[in-house]
Order: sequence, then C-alpha cells, then structure tokens
Amino acid sequence: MGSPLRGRDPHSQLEGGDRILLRRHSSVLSPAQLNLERLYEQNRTRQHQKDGSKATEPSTPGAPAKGKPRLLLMGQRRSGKSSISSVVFHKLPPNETLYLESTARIQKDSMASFMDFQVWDFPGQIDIFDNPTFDIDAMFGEIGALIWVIDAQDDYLEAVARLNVTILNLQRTYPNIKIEVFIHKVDGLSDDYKLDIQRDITIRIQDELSDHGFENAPVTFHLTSIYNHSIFEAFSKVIQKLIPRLGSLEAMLTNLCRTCRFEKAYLFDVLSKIYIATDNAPADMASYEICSDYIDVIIDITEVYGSWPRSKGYRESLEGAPWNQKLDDQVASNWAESWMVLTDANRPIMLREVDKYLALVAIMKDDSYDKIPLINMNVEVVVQGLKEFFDITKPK
Ligand SMILES: Nc1nc2c(ncn2[C@@H]2O[C@H](COP(=O)(O)OP(=O)(O)OP(=O)(O)O)[C@@H](O)[C@H]2O)c(=O)[nH]1
Ligand SMILES: [Mg+2]
Repeated sequence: MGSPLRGRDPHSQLEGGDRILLRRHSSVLSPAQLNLERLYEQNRTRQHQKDGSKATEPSTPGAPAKGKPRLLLMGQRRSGKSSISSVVFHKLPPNETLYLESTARIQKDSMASFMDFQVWDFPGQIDIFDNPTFDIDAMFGEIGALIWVIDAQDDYLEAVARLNVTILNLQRTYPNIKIEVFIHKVDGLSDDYKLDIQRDITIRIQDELSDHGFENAPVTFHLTSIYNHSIFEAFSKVIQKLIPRLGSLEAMLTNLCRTCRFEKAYLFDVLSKIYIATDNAPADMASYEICSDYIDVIIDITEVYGSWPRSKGYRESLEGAPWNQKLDDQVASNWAESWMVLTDANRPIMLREVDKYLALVAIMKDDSYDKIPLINMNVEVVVQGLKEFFDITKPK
C-alpha cells in the first residue's frame, strides 16, 4: 500500500480535457472546488436568513428535524430485522443469525460513521399504533426512513396488511417519511418468482393506498437477502436518500470516471460497506461485490501489518537514508492506498482512503495502467473535494 511515485513527471502524460482537474497546482480553482464554494456560500446565506428572521422554515422533505437520522426496522416476527442489523452493522456472519433470539424490546444502535445515524430494531410482535405507551411523535419526528421487512419465504399477506395500516397511519401525520420495503430472504427463490412476489406486494400496497386517496406515497421496494450483497445494496440506497446534496457527490464521481476512464467508482463507508455514492454509469452488482470484497482484503491486511498513520519510528526510518525526503513528498498519498489487477478481466482496481470512515474504490478499464500518475493526481483532487463536501454538509 502507498505507491511511491518517484522520478516521474505526471504532467508529461497529460492531454486535452485531462488537464482540468490538475489546475489546483496553479492559483485557479477547479470546477469541483468552485461548486463547493458556491454551495458553502448558499448554506451560509441560508443560515444567516434563518438566524435573522427567527421564523421556523419548513424543513426539506424527509430531512430529519434535528439530531441523528434514524432508521426504523419494523415487520413481522422472524422476518429477519435483527439479522439484517447484525449482518450490516456488526459484521455478524449470515449463518450465525440462525442463533439470534427473538427481540423483546426496541434495540437502539448508534452508528458513528461519516454521518451519525441510529438504527432501531423493533420486536416483531409490537404494534406501535395500538400501544399508548409509545410516543409516536418522538419516534417518527426525527426519522430518516422506515424499513419494513417482509419474509418472502413465508405467507406475506398479514405482513402486507400490517404495513398498509402503518403507512396509512403515518401518511396522515408524517407524509414525508420514506418507507422502504425489504422483500427479504429471497435467497433460494427463482428470479421469476422473486419478481412475481415483488409485483404482487407492490400492487397490494399501491391499491390500498390509492383506495384511501394517497396516490404518490414515497414507498420503495427492494429484494434482499443477508446471504449475498443485496442487503448492502438496499441499505446503500436507503442511506443515500439521507445525504444532503447527493447529486454533487455523484457529479464528482462521474467526472472522475470520465477524466480517468474508470468503469465504475464507489464511495464506500468502510465499516458497513454501504456505498454512499457512485457515478452515473449503470449500477451492476458484480462490480459492487468486487469493490466491497476488496475493502475486506485491505482491512485484513491493515489489521495484520498495521494501519495508517505510520508510527513515529517507521516514519523516521522512511524519511532517513537513502531517500532523505519527507514522507509526504515521497508517496502519492499519505493515507491507505492500494492497486490490484484482476486477472480474469485484466482490469485494475483501485482503493484510496478518504478519511477514517470513507474509501473511494474504482474499477478501471484495462488500458488505464500506463496513466496511473495522472489518475493519482485526479483521485487526490477528488478526495480533497470529498473532504470539503463532508465538512460543508456536516450538520453544525
Ligand atoms: N434464508 C434466509 N434466512 C434469513 C435471512 N435473514 C434472516 N434469516 C433468518 O430468519 C430468522 C429470524 O431472524 P431474526 O433476525 O431473529 O428475525 P426478527 O425479525 O428480528 O424477529 P423478532 O425479533 O422476533 O421480531 C433467523 O433464523 C435468520 O437466520 C435471509 O436473508 N435469508
Ligand atoms: Mg429481532
């Protein structure tokens, strides 16, 4: 890890539009930086207006009112809620969920990540609208999304009926709550059958909602299983809806892919392996799986060989003879960085740490290897842009 780039002049590799991201070396700001500054100014003006006129502004649809966004996991007993939360956020191997006990009371988990959020795992038997001890306002006031888990291997009619009641109850008071339906345990079901179930559940919910006059309720459906990456993919989509200005992040990655001729780039939350953003090329599960497994490999290696930042002694030994240069001047990146070529497809894959929570992982086309100095510089600029982005959009 950490690829030293000595004695090569990256500028000699530049041509045409590739120069655009390298302007940070002159005093001119790159388009990404300009855009971020504009967003920053917008935020500041809005903050001033807010402070000046004490009037309570309506919050953006779906945005949490205050505090940490909250993901609520609800559904029938044994539908797989606790398994999902353990596999995605606590790295429990899927097979071991067989031994999970039924949840007796609400489990509240706080995730310290690029964006602090909470995951609440509900017991299946609880009906919050029937139970006067629940403060519905406190529960749904700061919510990010309600995830309703349906066991696709079981009879799902009752689950769908309960979901309908829940949506109808919520739509009247909290119309902006995003409802994410996980049609779960689809491992072992044929592709046709999966799609049939999804269609059937979608129709049952939409019919019920339109009977009650709710035509465009924000309900989204995902086919998931803890035995493959689909659960991570689904959570990625849920979390992405909570990120302010996701479009700017995606534009940054799309630009990077175009400039460096990457096939696909993902910004990962390293611990959960949820992807926060990706470029606008069509998503495909295979590339997500490769990138996510690659993160595992790197984490394993860092656990064995030690992680960044380097220890004082190691740093001194690197900065001494024969290089006699500060480490920052010797390596392309001061953070964890890695390259690998997949032999079957002959495509290099790259990982670059952004901060302690996030990593940028990209799959390249097979002719990109000779452009690595150029790619390194572009990636470095994007990484700086990402850091600024999260600095600016972080709730103050
Ligand atoms: N085949 C399959 N089984 C799963 C999947 N996810 C969970 N399970 C199994 O479903 C069973 C119930 O899982 P739990 O996570 O305890 O269910 P729960 O919704 O939390 O149940 P309560 O706490 O009682 O409400 C466990 O035996 C899991 O191994 C999946 O994706 N596929
Ligand atoms: Mg449970």
